[in-house]
Amino acid sequence: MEKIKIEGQPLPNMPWEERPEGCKSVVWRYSANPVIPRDLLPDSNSIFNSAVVPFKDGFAGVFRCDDTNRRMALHVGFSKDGIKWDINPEVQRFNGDYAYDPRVCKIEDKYWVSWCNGYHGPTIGLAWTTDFKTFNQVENAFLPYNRNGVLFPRKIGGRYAMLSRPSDTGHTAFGDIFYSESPDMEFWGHHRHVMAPAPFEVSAWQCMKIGAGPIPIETSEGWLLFYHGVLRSCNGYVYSFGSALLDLDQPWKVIARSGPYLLSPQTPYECMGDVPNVAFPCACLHDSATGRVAIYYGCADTVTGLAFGYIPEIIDFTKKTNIL
Ligand code: BMA
Repeated sequence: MEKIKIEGQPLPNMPWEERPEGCKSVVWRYSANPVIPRDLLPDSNSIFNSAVVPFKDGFAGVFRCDDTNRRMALHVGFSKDGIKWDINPEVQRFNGDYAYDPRVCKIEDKYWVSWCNGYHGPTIGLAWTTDFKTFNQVENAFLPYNRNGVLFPRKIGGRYAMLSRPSDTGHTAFGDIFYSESPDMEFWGHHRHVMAPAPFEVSAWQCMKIGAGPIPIETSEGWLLFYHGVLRSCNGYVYSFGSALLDLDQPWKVIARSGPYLLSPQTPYECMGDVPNVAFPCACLHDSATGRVAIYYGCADTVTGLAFGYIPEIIDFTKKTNIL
């Protein structure tokens, strides 16, 4: 295989732990998981489905912290090493009835936050910041109901680009990933279908609904996308995640999509919590020099975990297990 080119800055200070001896899986968990406990804040019930990015000489993030009233809100945090986080106890306020499942995407000189924003039901909220102190909220991207809005880290064909997942007001029992474009981050259109859930007989972990996870990573093989998939079991929903490769210029065209999951809820902190059996990735950090990737994922809607892998190995896995 020719050497894969990975875009992005070198990130030698990102969190990392080598694959444990004897481990054969493509992605492995951090041995000190979870990295963020549920009660890090004085009044947090849970801290999960959260987003981090490189910032200055360390890292910044936007965290989903549900409080002990079980209200969903976003909080800003900073870290030197990406593992130990200082999260502001004050809520980062946005216009909307609630805010959850943030993603953060650096595009040129701005950090864009997208999240599930309460406006007559869930839709995609958008705001930008340069310092993680002042946030400039713009219009909601779409009509309700929509979730899992994930921006691309650069313009594609001269326009901003976003993946999203039209949904309903509740615990949506369906869901495909769509692609949309905008000239200005305000008006969104040119909507294209990207992926539907997989047939049950082919890949059951992603047979009920799917949704984009972290910001896609640009590589010479295409955009590497981690996405969650849901299986409806006799005991409720099970959230796992896998990978796909999208065409660089026309990302609604899927090049390959993994049959097996990369990670499914198996450890006690993924299987026990407020919502059992959930592994829900919202961010990753990667080092373009070594191909290392660290995936941040919500565990059982309660705590935040980290998983590691090598991008070229994940690309190889995605192609070898392709279900298309
Ligand atoms: C989804 C979202 C996520 C959550 C998941 C599992 O619909 O609400 O925030 O992690 O369900 O409960």
